[in-house]
Amino acid sequence: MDLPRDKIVSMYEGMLKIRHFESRVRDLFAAGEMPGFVHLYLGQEAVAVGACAAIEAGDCITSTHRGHGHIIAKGGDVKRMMAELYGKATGYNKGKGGSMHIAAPSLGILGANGIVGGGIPIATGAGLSAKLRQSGQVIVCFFGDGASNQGTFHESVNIASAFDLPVVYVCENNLYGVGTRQTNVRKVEDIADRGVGYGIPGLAVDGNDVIAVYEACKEAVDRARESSGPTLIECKTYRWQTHFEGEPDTYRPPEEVAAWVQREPIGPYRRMLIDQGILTEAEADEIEAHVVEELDQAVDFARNSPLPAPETALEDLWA
Ligand SMILES: Cc1ncc(C[n+]2csc(CCOP(=O)(O)OP(=O)(O)O)c2C)c(N)n1
Ligand SMILES: [Mg+2]
Repeated sequence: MDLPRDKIVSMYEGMLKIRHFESRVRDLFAAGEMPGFVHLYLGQEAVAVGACAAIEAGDCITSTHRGHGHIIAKGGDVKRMMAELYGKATGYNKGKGGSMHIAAPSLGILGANGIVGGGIPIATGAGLSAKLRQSGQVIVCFFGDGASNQGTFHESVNIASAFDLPVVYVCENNLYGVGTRQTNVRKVEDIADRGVGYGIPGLAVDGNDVIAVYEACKEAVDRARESSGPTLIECKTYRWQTHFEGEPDTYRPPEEVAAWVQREPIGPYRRMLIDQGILTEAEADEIEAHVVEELDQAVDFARNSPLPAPETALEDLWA
């Protein structure tokens, strides 16, 4: 691997942070501590981390209803994220957005989105803005296999291709949109093949291999940055949990879930880092312990933060 040690290690830490954040949220939501809906990213950690490792701090992302992993990977503060999930005034959206609407423009996080396919035109618009301003920014657009059937996807990718916009479209193909198996509502095997229809490169990669995701995205980001236009990258992965927390798992064969849990992204990456002498066992454990501590603090912070004051209910409604 021809990458700086810091980047290799930070990808390990990033995936662990998502894994532990989501595991906490699963348990705290089940315990009734959080309002609203949560859609967890467990199992898909390598996609967000590999893609965000390929961009710079000044670049932007758009996210989805399953957005916690994207926001952590783009540098989101887990304290403010956890507070937002608790509906507290110290959250990214002052507690008024919740899990599906976390935005942090100063970090280039242009928003999670409860509208399936809703982030895709936003990414395309941000790409047009970057091009017109000659800012040199690249936009990574995360969306699901289900969203790739929406009109917003086709219209957005067409415009981005026609105008050579600096956008990398990262489709997370986790095989399902809610309870619908995607192959029942799509004829093409690889969503990546849809790039052909827009005259842009389309590439399918193992979404559970963080280095494969990183390398595909890095090449696409370089292409975007030199004004050569967008790329479509399909990351094949799987969500471990049901579509939202609390939904019964009636539509997936248990063997399928077990097989994907078996080939999870973090353990093999940790083993590879140790085998290659990049980390010792003790160092890998220490990184994980630090992540766990940071999440303990995030939960304390969220629990002890105030709710938004009633008189602020009508603030922040318009931009
Ligand atoms: C426009 C729109 N249609 C339908 C829904 C309901 N809905 C929420 S998530 C979802 C499935 C999305 O599937 P996919 O894009 O594959 O993302 P995943 O949940 O698998 O991450 C649907 C249909 C919605 N939120 N917005
Ligand atoms: Mg899906």
